[in-house]
Amino acid sequence: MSKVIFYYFDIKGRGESCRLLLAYGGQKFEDRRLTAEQWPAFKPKTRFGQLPILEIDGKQYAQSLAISRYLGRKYGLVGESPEDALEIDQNVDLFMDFCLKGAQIMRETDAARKESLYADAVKNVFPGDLERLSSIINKNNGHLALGKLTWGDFVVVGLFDWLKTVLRIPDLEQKYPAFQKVIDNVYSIPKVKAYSESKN
Ligand SMILES: N[C@@H](CCC(=O)N[C@@H](CS)C(=O)NCC(=O)O)C(=O)O
Repeated sequence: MSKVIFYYFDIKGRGESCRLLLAYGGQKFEDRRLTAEQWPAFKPKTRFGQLPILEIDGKQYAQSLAISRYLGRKYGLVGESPEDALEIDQNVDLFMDFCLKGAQIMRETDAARKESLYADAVKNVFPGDLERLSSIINKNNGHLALGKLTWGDFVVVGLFDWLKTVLRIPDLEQKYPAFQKVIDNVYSIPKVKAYSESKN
């Protein structure tokens, strides 16, 4: 049996979709959560100088979406055809584009500019993107793509807490109930639920 170690920080962030997918697949893994103090010494030992890292029998793999897609393929969460896989990738990329718009604002160091960028996004960007994503999820029966569970749902759920912080909308799932459906669809899976309850 393979020895699997998952390295990330002690947050959900970009690592959580991978952790939830490993739990979904019933994969035993060491969940190593690095502290800020441990990170500088560990960073040069990682493949691209960043986390998360999935290590399988001593070999490291980086990039959270690549890892999530790989686990999705491994556990039958990529649909039936290349076009199904393309549809998942497309909607994951759309969701990530949205997240990155928020991240860009969060990274702005000039406080006044940050607030002005945020105000503009609240008016001109976030509502349209949130409506588009909600409509996609509603058309897909509470999933990101294909009308059923795919690895894309795990990406949405894994980043959701972070997204709420970035958007400054603590009740995002109430304002846009489509997201609550994705959350329910993922956390109602017994192995995922058990994992998440053991960690939070
Ligand atoms: N595209 C990469 C981005 C990884 C990334 O930005 N990792 C951050 C944490 S979320 C990190 O390792 N930061 C510490 C550093 O860069 O030193 C992924 O999705 O895995």
